[in-house]
Amino acid sequence: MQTCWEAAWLAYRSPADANRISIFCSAEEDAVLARAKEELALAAGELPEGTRIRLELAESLEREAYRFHITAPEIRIAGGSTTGLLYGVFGLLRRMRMGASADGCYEEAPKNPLRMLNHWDNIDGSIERGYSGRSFFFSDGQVLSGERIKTYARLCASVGINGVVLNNVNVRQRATDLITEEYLPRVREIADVLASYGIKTFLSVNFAAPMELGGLPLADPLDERVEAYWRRQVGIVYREIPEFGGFLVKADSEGRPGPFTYGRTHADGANLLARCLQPYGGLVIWRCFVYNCTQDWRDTKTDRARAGYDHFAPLDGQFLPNVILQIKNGPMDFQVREPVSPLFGGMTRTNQMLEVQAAQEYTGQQRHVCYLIPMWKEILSFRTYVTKKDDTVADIVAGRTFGQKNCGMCAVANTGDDPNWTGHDLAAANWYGFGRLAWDTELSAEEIAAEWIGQTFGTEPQLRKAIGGILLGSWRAYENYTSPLGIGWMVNPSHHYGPNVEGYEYDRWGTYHRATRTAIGVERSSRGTGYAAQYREPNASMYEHPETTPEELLLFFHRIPYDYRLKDGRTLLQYIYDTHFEGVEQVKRMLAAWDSCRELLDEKRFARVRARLEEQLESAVEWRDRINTYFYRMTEQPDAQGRVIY
Ligand code: GCW
Repeated sequence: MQTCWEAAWLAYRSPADANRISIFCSAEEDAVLARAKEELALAAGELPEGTRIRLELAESLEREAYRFHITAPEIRIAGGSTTGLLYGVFGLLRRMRMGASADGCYEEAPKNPLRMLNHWDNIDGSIERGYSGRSFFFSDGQVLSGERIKTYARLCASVGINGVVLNNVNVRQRATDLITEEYLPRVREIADVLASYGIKTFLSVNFAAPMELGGLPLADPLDERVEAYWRRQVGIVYREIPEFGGFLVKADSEGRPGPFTYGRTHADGANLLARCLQPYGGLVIWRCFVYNCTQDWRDTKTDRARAGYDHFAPLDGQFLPNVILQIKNGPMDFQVREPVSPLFGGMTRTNQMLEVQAAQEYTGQQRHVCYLIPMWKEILSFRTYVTKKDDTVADIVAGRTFGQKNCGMCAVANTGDDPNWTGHDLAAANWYGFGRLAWDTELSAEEIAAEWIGQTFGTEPQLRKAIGGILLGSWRAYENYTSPLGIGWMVNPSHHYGPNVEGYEYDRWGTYHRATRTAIGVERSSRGTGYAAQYREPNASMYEHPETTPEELLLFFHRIPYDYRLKDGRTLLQYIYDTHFEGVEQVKRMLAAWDSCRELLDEKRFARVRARLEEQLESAVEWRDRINTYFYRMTEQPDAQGRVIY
């Protein structure tokens, strides 16, 4: 028997009693339709007794779209395909469980073609940047199967996720072999379960596979033997898994092999794989996370923020139609605050996918609450000015700007084999929220939070108010007590948890704040590295000057003296002190809000979250004091309000 939190937001409160409802179906049965009916039977207790449900296909709808009509006691669900029907069933259940049972007609189609999760799961069962236990796909070099994968697929499908990459982009150890006959039959078992929920399976591949597996002396993308190797291997993959989605590739990035070794470009590398996958309808998803990770901290000319654009923008138009560039939301690496990557809007003839990180690597590692939907909403609504209208990141990745079909959004997954899936119970809101937002980028962070809370904990107004308040304030709170105004980093090296102001200051990763007694920041305008000019106008001019740079990004773009006056008249230094004191107070209020829900929550879950909030408070105090003390010692300027700084 699953405990309620093991089914996360799909834990139905009433026992399954399929006899309460009747289902009539005119569509021809397939694996996905069987799942749709199974879900209705499981959730029958959530529907009024005597409900009659009709499932049918409708040619007028897009493949993944659905429409339902409620005229109690009858509900008609139409789908553009059985996958559309499955989404319709989940959509109906969501509405019913949120208490909206009124008669009416509702129609939905996904905004993004691809809505994917990237798992950084290693074949030994560990998860890179995993904060929720071990992998449920792999263990000790074996591919797993079991009930958890099915529940995972249900949860994903319920929020519209339609693609999953099973293994880490860092393809190490025997993970290179996942595309061989040794592993494919077991991968296929997972792929079948996922496919029955409308989800395509993808694998990360090692660009040097022709050498590591194929016995070739090289992996040059323009070498015929290399192409012959990939053709053969792709054929083997599709023979085993005809519905296979394609490959995700991290090449020439952080030590991974790639085309640079042979003097070739990323377009050469991606197109090689694209040619081999094309006959099967497969995709190549190629990551743009390429930069010099062996920088000398003394080198002030090289700016890591520039690297993605400098590498990829010149290749615009050279990629085959089944190649998608996967671009991290910001130019650095999933910090709590970054500008949007200038590659969005910087390319007009290339398929693009937005990559965000649900795994909270730099945002509290699922020991802190950090609801990321408000951040993702800001990124999606950023105007690139690449066209006169429909020029936001959301427009570009949905294909509205340039009419592409191979595009969308993906998130680095935050799941593992912890009973509650995400370590921190409240971190599941980021998984749920990513799916919902990728389906409908118009939904607000508030709506998504309310849906998730209602289905996970219950629809009592007190829960919505208290937990909603915790979630919606959490990103800002985290930002307040950690590194200020877009400067980023200031974390402990390697594991990235907790404060360490100079942790990356003398390292090789290109992530410096260069604080002195008088100023902090890297100048990225034309007076500095020139990064700001990678944006289109008027963004480039906006970021060029401190006065017009949005304040929350001030230290990302400019080197600023501590006595610089912000818009509200405070000095930069005072702003740093104030936000760090405020961040800790916000966490205290989050704890009080959680406590106010005690009576409405099951004891175990209440205690689990409370313990994490206590740890968050302790950690926030540590962050506040380390950061404030650092700047106090640098400047010897006391807090204007006379608060204690050590
Ligand atoms: O931020 C870095 C992470 C690495 C990760 C890399 C990437 C999978 O610290 O763990 O590797 O990003 O996105 O490739």
